Amino acid sequence: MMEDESILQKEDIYDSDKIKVLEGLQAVRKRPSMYIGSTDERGLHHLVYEVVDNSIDEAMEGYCDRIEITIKENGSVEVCDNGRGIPVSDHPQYDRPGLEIVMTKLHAGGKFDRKSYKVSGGLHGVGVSVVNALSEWLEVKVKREGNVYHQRYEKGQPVTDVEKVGEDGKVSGTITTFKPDQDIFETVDFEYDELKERMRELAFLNKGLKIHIKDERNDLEDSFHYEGGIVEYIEYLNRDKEKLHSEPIYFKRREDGVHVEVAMQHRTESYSREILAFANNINTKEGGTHLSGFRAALTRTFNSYADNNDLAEDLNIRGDDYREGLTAVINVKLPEPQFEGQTKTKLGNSEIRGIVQSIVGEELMTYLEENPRVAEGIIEKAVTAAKARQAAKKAKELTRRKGILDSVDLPGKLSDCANPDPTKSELYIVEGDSAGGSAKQGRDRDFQAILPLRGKIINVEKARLNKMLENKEIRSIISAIGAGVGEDFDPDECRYHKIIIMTDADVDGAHIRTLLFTFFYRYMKPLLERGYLYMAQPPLYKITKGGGVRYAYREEDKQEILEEWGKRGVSIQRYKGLGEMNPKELWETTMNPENRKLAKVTVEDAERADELFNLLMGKEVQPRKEFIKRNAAAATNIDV
Ligand code: 0RA
Repeated sequence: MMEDESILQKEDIYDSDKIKVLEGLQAVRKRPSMYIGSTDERGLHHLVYEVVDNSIDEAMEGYCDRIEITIKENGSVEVCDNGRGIPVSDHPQYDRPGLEIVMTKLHAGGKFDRKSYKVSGGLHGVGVSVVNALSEWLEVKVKREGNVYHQRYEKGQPVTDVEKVGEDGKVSGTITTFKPDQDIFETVDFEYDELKERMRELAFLNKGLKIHIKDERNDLEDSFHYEGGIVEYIEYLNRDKEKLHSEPIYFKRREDGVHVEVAMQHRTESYSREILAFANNINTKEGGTHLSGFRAALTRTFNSYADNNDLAEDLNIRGDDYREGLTAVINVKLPEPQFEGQTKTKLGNSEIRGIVQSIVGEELMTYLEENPRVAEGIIEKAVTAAKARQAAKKAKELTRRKGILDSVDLPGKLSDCANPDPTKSELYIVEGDSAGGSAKQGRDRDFQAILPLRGKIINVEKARLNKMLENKEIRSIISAIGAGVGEDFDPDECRYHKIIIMTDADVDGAHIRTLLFTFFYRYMKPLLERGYLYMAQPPLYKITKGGGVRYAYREEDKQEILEEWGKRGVSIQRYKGLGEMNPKELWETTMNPENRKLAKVTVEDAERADELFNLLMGKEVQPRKEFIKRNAAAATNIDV
């Protein structure tokens, strides 16, 4: 073998390498999903992230502080950085310019491989050559040592040499422009907002880095630059919330080549938790060892501080109690990360759990000892949460025993339907007794059940589970649906597969809708995910002419009907509430499956209601004012 090789000419070696390169690029084009996950919108945007990752690497090593991303009018994307520039000198092994090797060889390693915290094996980190292989064309410009170099590729293959095209003594950097190949991707339309949110995230995670993003198709641009890094990230996430302590807790430390950085802050009002965990700039949505290390440390440290300072009141405070209202960002950087899980967003490296746990444990304890007032505030909140949890458990057991939540024991106000098949049955939750009466008379009693609600149900965001269960209206809803509540909710037990909220088109109606959405979102979310929740759409107008009657559900419908019919001899009745309709009208317009319009309530709708709720009910005045100002234009057609 050795002798064979020694008689080969340099050109022969080059040729055999060239064949390998071609085979590599061909493999990427044949099975793109193996390299970038998918060829849909997600895969398309990954191309940009892959190119940007290379610039981020340069920034993490301290050689670059500015990255610009531009979506061009022709659908290509340009990524520009002020790093050192990709080396252009000949690669010793291949006898070709380093730039060409980086752009055409899968996982170009060796001399031109940098040793920063690369994202290997996961979604990114496949190498910019993969982007090149999947692009109709790609052009790269490198500024280095006073010169400007250029090379162009088509479907991954060089169509020019690396050529010196100019001089620029002042700056160095890399500009990559590529147009994704239409033959590969289902869509080649880049979404500005998707890219923008990722760039914001990257700017938060890499403090000091300036990222500018531009969309030349629509004249949009944004700049992100955070000297405060993830502390500013927390301030951003909590911007509309009332905080338990004014400054986020922050610490960072490096151990065994692993960087760990944490910022966290508790909110007073909200009970939800928002813990974001990142590994090498990847949002690990499926969690992993860094997150479990953080959680373990959080529970242990607070419990030990609470014990040492007699704050625990003999309660068994759980991790979940300390996480109530917590906003946290965990940012780790490690060599050779392993990404696992369905979407490859779960950190698998087992050594990270212990490292994160010990760093967070020690740093957090130091912080708590130096900031006893913050420590007491957080523990007091956790004590309240633990008490509420125990009270809720008791209340649940109590109501269970009394049979209040058993489906056999239906609420007295419910007029149930005859059909026992949930897939065929509908529950109408109706605002007010008078509308409830009309609905009872007008319905088809075979498959339609009616539950009238009296008065306003309580604010479920402010009330905890145990308080909520004391509310009669809420209890009626829970027992009518018959599938439990909260953690115990089992959507398979739902007695109706259509749950229809029927309220007036006025302020009170909107309020009750928001309350109900928030309730379902917080305590029966699977019901939303399955698409069981709907909103009835009562008409706004009844239009009578001669013997004929038409109903208008929107203002436009009214105009249309009037134009078709002419305005003479027409009487128009505006419905102010459901109560104004007689049972027959209510059936005809709003309940009869043949005529009615139902709007499905999505998780996003409910999320928005939840957010609106926090905002409108929250104690903080400024965010509320800002929200109303921001939404003033959009809200003109809302009857508030
Ligand atoms: C390999 C080695 C060096 C820099 C880079 C790659 C590099 C790659 C990209 C990709 C986008 N922007 C980039 N900037 C730099 C270091 C070369 C040296 O030692 O000067």
